[in-house]
Amino acid sequence: MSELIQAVINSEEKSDLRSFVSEIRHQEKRYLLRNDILSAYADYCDKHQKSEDFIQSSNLSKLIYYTQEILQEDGNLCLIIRPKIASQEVYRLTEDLNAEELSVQELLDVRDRFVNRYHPNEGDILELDFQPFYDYSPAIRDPKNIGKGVQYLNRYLSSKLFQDPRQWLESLFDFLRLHQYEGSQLLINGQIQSQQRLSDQIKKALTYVGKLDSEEPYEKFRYALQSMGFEPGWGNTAGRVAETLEILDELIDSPDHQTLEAFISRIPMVFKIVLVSAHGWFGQEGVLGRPDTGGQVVYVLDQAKSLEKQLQEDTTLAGLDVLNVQPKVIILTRLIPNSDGTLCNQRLEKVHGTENAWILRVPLREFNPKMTQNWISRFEFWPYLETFAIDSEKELRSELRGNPDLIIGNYTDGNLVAFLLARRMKVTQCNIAHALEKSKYLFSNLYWQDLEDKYHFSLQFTADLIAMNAANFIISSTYQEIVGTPDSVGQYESYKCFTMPELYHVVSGIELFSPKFNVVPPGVNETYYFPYSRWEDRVESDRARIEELLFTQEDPSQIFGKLDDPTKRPIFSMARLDRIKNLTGLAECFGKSPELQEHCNLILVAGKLRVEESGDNEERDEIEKLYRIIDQYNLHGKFRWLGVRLSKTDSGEIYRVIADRQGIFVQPALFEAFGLTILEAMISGLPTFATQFGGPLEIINDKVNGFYINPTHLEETAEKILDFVTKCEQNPNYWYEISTRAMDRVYSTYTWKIHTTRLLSLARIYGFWNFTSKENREDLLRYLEALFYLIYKPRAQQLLEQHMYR
Ligand code: UDP
Ligand code: LCN
Repeated sequence: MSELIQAVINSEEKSDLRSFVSEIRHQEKRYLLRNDILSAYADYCDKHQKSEDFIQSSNLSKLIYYTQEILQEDGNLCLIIRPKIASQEVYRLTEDLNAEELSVQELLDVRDRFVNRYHPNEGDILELDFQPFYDYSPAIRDPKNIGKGVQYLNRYLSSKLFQDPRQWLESLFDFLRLHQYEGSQLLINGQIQSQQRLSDQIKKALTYVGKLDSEEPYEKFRYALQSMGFEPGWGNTAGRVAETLEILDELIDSPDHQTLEAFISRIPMVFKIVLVSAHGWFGQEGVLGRPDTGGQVVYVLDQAKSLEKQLQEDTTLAGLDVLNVQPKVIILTRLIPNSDGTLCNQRLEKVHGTENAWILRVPLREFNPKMTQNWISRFEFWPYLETFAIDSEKELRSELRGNPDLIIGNYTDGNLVAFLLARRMKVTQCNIAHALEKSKYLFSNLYWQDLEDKYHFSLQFTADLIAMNAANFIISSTYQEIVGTPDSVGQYESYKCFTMPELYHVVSGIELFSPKFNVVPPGVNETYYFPYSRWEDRVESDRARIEELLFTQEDPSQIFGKLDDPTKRPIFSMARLDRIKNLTGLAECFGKSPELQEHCNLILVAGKLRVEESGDNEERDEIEKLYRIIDQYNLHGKFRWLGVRLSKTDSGEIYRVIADRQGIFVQPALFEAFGLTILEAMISGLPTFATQFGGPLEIINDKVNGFYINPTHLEETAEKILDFVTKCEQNPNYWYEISTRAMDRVYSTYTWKIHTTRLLSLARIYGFWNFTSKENREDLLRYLEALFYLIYKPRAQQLLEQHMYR
């Protein structure tokens, strides 16, 4: 990249650079983000009548394209350039256009100076650097392979392991001897005491099962196999046992990474899983749409159901029914004593439709009953996590009669609890972010001190760093969650280097090229969400009731607005009422377009209708703002707002009723990590317009199976929707085309079956590699513990004291 700067400086483009820089200097903004830079450059090109050729292919244009941020300091500009995904270079451009490269440390100092929080005379600031811990572990080279960690790890470690056949066989043998279920030995028993004997006995067993009918059930020949040294776990029929033994035989004779993966995927080693989702109202009814209770709860519940089913299938297939193995999945959450009519005050609740999946609720200690008896915002939850983890450990041990095989954390708080639990119980830890707040709130780290009262980001970002580095593996819903796109920074990537002025500098917060990252997108619950055209599965009375609710019912306690013409095409959205979801932006976009109002009604399902009923700051602000917009644009007669808590069945039917009327779904978030409502709308057959900021960019192919919108450009968004509506009016087939492709997209890519198979395979493979490579992470874990005790805990304690005075 420095070559690109040099190329600009050493050519006739230098004069353009000089005048562009001078225009930047005259801007009021001292800190320009990519959008500001691009629009300043567009203005510059416009004003100076630059040719199309210059705009498209000059070195200056390329340089600007790659520049993510510009900070002005005295006469100098500091350019932060991202020449490719997951890499960053920083230059200081002096007044006389000299470019000098800055180190990460220098950049962080510049940023601190920018907010007047640079105090070199008071000593150095704490630097957090995780890079040394990753230096000795394998790293992916090509950014396009980021997120395919397990494939990479498998290939890399197999080739290392297979180089030394003696050691390889020893590891494999030790690994096979390891497995037990509640005291019963699995796979091989004491009769097989050496690798050679293992090899001989496999051949013997293969000859034996080869003579049986392939459908012969395992219990019929269990004891014959046992006498040869083989315990349950190889298969439920003679055919399945033979297959598994053959794979192992091949692995011993001529190992390769594919055979290894196939073999490990069959090993029964995961029976008990804990999913931690700590802060929200976690329940099965009456919880969605509240602040802090949205997609994460939906995701974890569906995942739990699907995992339990898959574990059952796997144990049956492995022949473990003879041992009466019962896989168990526990969702660990907090118990909320004042539970507002929900079951969140119950200790144990069975997950509907499962045999052995449970919600286990553990109360917070009663530091301050005014707080701990009630729901606590996710931004305030930090002081309660450590004791919650300690208390949960005991509860989990008694529910599971031992330790789990895998702990999956969700969101920052759940991931921190997962770290504490996994450390104490010595179990594999997996992280799921759902949303990393750092990238959701602009400048959240730079101005953390100003935001601390409301958001406590110092705790959240420290917890994020601890948990993401501690995790054995991380699953993300999209590639861009990790490293963004060629022109936008990823959510995890934003943790790579940042300053928390006066607290610490992060010079390397996470290794993005680590094979711990794996993209495993979620699915959508197909029992509730399915195409509108599946009439045979729809209940007519539900349809009629929902139709009335959406378009005509009058009930001021939970519905605002009456439609002048309920037959107009509905524009629909449903989300929690927080600022980032930007439903107010959608209302404003609708308000700004009289044409759109002529053709369509806007219908929202969101939050509460009354400020007094909400206990959440952002929700209260959004409620007030929505009323202001309705009045400002006089949306009366064209707009309805439902402040209802829907059951799952109703929330599925709502999308279908909108689709019956050839409506559309709009997801206008300022940023959306993934966006489950998008999957729900698409599988129901709704043409979907979703934000271009975040995960939806990967779910939707623009103009093929849905549309991108820029929610900060209200007129442009209204135009796009209007254009679609007009096209549909001219050609009714157009709606069906997009609708059909939306449904196909979800069925081909976003199902829970795909998700769970992949997740369990990851858990087994990471478990295997942790065992065989004896990865020594103790140094990293000690460093993380130090962060926890020295930074996180004292700050959490301070927050607890503040809570005491509330
Ligand atoms: N949801 C709901 N009622 C509401 C708002 C949301 O049932 O009033 C559900 C919605 O159907 C989806 C989830 O909550 O399943 C929201 O998930 P998403 O990933 O879209 O956003 P999040 O709330 O997690 O940010
Ligand atoms: C949290 C979010 O903000 C959404 O974007 C996701 O879809 C949801 O969690 C589930 O992962």
